[in-house]
Amino acid sequence: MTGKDSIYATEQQVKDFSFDANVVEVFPDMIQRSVPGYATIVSTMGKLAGQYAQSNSNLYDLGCSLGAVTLSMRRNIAKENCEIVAVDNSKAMVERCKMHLSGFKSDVPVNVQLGDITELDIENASVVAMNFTLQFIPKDQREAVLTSIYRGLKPGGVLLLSEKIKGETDQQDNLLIDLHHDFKRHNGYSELEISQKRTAIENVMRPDRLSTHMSRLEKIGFKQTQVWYQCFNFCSLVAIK
Ligand code: GEK
Repeated sequence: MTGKDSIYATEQQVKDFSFDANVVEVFPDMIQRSVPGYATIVSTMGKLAGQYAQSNSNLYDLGCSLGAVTLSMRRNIAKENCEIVAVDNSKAMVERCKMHLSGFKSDVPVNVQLGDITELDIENASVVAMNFTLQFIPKDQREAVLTSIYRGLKPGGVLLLSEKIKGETDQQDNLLIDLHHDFKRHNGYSELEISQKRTAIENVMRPDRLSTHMSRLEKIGFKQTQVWYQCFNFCSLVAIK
């Protein structure tokens, strides 16, 4: 059973954030209270996966955590002979994800793997989902990861990419950050929790600007990219091959 996120509720020597067993325990609560529209994003990614899934292909959930997107995709796939490959490089997440998925019945096979997406071969893919994962990949490796996804996608296949983004100017960025912090306050996080989490995450998660995402995707070959969701500094897009 998972619980309420109180990881940064007490004053502490803040270490870099990692997806360890403590985070796994509270992850659903943490992500739901921290990412505006998380439930909408996950369910819509499932709908999009259902729409773009092709028969005899793979669907990937990269940085799957506890498998929320995998479950949502699995509910919506109506094509024959599809397999979902769910990958995460946190052992604690992968173990819990396997347990969690086994609680739901489905005809669509899921292969949950412990692995680093910077080293993964993407093959025969109709859908590749990255729900708030690219932001944790070192900036100088992001283009290579996206290029490998592009190559592994079938024609007509899609990348479903959600990211926390940086505002285009410092002023715009501060505006988005303030709105996001208000959202967290509204969801019960204290000033101390907000500020300690910010310290913990700043060396680990480095958001790009939306314009950086768009131009990089275009350079790689995605000619049709549509932002379908944005609230504050969180956005989600579909890029079609
Ligand atoms: C959800 N998609 O609930 N290789 C594999 N996994 C990685 C890597 C890497 N190089 N780097 C980070 N991760 C999920 C939420 S959380 C987002 C995704 C967040 C994994 C990491 O272990 C974690 O589980 C996930 O990416 C990011 O829809 O917590 O903000």
